Amino acid sequence: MHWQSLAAFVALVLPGANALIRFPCAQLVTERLDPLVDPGRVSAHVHQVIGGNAFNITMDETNDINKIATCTSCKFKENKSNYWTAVMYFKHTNGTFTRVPQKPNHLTGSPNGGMTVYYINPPKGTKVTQFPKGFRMITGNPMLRARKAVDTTSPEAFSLSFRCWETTGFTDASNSSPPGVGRYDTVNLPNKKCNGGIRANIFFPSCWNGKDLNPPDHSSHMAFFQGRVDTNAGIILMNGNCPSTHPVRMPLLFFETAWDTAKFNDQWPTDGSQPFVLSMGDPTGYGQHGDYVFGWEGNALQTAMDNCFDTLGLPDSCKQLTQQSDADMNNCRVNTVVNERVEDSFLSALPGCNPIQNGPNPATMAAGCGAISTTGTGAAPTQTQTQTTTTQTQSTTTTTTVVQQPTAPAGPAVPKYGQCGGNGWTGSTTCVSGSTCTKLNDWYSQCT
Ligand SMILES: *[C@@H]1O[C@H](CO)[C@@H](O)[C@H](O)[C@H]1NC(C)=O
Ligand SMILES: *[C@@H]1O[C@H](CO)[C@@H](O)[C@H](O)[C@H]1NC(C)=O
Ligand SMILES: CC(=O)N[C@H]1CO[C@H](CO)[C@@H](O)[C@@H]1O
Repeated sequence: MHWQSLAAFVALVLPGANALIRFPCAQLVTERLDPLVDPGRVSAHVHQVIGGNAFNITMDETNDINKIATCTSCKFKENKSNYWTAVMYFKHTNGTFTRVPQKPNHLTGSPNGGMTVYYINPPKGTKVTQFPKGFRMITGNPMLRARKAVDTTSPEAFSLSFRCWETTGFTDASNSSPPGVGRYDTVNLPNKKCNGGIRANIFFPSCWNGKDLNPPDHSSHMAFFQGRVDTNAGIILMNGNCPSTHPVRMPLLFFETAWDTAKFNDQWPTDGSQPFVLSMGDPTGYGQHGDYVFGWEGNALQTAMDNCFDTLGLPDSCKQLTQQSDADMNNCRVNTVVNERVEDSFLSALPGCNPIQNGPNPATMAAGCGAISTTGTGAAPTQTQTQTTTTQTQSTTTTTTVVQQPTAPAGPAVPKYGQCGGNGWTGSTTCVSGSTCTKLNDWYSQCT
């Protein structure tokens, strides 16, 4: 479809659509790492990771990701951020698992797997502040196996969902509502066959407390905006106010993951039960979650948010940013460091200690299953059998432990990326040598 007719279509289905940037990111690596929740060790379940190649088992907040990364799997070169979410598996009737391949989303070119990332301005011209260096956050809870008990009209209730596509067409009825609303979108994994595949929709909270880059729980520094969600519009078109505890409006970050589930539709179990499971052993979908490590260079994201006003968010219409080819995106990869097979074969169990737990009680960590917890650098192993003997240990990972990250100035001189000023700031305003205190907004000045 020609893009003008597409724009007309979007104007039709998304009246009053707001400015945004939207771009594809190819798969960077898929393995059991989560440098936010489990820095320095193998994490509990498999993630698909996209973004800059500074992604690592440990990502110190004071690292300048832009200096370490030499490429990104995302369309815009300035973006060295990392983004990760769970992987989907299909459970065969004989109990083995195969990874469900991801496919390019509508209007994204030909990325190899990965996700589509959106940074969205609020409607009606409200200005956003870009994330500060060192900023990280997570949304969702991998242990949930029932709908979270929040007000069903609140933005949080609309933040995580799945779309059951009936066809692959962009203008299909099953793709005509904003994400998270309409009769094709559900909070749980669809309980029926979706002939066009399944798309996951993950909205992050967009109100910051103006203080913490990455608190120990990686989430309390952020809040959803306030108000009731219009059930025809969803969050993407909402203009709620930020709560007074979290007054700084950031871009609304949104991920879409398109899964080619249709190729398994002729292999469903005869009892009709839903055979897809997320990598944390979640057949419900309620444990869907997303992680974000900010890594844009300089002011590039702010400039894009201030100048790129295409309602479709097409990369071509954001001249302030530098695009790269799909081939360059797809060529940006990092080697796996966890020596286990997570795809391209019939796995006898989900990697890590992840028995399938149907809920509704929250999932519990299984111990003593012999999951690999060691690392070694190299390309992804190709034979599951040959390396299980060498690297398995009987210790298991426990995801619930959260490692305290440095967030506040430790002494008289504020470390790089630490806070050095802002409303109510009582700490030091002197930065370590080599960095200077820069005002980002009224609430926050940072040593950069
Ligand atoms: C990843 O971290 C290891 C140490 O944990 C370091 O040796 C390596 O250089 C890092 N890689 C990148 C790309 O930062
Ligand atoms: C399990 O089922 C799949 C799909 O039918 C098949 O290809 C695979 O070989 C089977 N594996 C085992 C261990 O039976
Ligand atoms: C605007 C800008 O400086 N972009 C940089 C983005 O990153 C690439 C490397 O991947 C640099 O070459 C660009 O200069």
